[in-house]
Amino acid sequence: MTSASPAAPLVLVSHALCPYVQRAAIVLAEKGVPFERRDIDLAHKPDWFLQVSPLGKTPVLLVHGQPVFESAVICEYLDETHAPALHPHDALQRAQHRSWMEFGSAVLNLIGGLYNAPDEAALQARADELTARFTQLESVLGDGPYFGGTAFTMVDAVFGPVFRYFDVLDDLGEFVRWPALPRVGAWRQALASRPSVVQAVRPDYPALLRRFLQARPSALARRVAGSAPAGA
Ligand SMILES: N[C@@H](CCC(=O)N[C@@H](CS)C(=O)NCC(=O)O)C(=O)O
Repeated sequence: MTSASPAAPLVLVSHALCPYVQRAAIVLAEKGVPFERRDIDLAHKPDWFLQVSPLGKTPVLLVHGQPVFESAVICEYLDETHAPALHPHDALQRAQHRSWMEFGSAVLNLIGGLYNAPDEAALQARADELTARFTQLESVLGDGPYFGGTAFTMVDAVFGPVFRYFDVLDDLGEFVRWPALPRVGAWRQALASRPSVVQAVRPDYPALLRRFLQARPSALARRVAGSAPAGA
């Protein structure tokens, strides 16, 4: 595809590994909204992409060709325009869910810090920070299965892609001490089997992620090189 001209009313301009893209794809799926996914290569950004993405980032949602950028904004737009609502009705609860979405973005930044850590000491420091963040989550989670209880919400759409990283990372080291986090673990499992979460990436996502991790000048890349993929 060489242009931004939309073939469908909604086009999600995407990158195969991007967790922010996954949020939007999950929200679209939860709402049963058909959309066209258009993957781009972020290492070679096409001109049409730079014209619709002022920050040069995925995701961008094209709505009848009109671009909306920033994943949180895309998700909010979709929640305002398509049922079922994925935010609580109560204004305070809704604000709190948005707060935890921001927390999810902070966790994604830590994961980036983990896979870019240049040496084992930095890797361990980032791993400890991640465990601390998941420990905070453990203390706010209820009986589940989802963040706010029985209903799947926007916070779940944010954390599905967060947990997905660990399906690959757990094979490379014990970065997060999951056994001490039973509620987080149960939440992770519930999200891993949610169809919208499963379908937000291509089947070759684990292999693509390993290749991405291995290509970085990092301590983790050396671990990828020395390990076999799960099931191999
Ligand atoms: N705050 C943005 C973050 C999006 C983002 O960081 N996307 C990454 C890919 S996951 C990107 O496009 N980076 C630009 C690049 O790699 O050049 C959002 O929530 O949409």
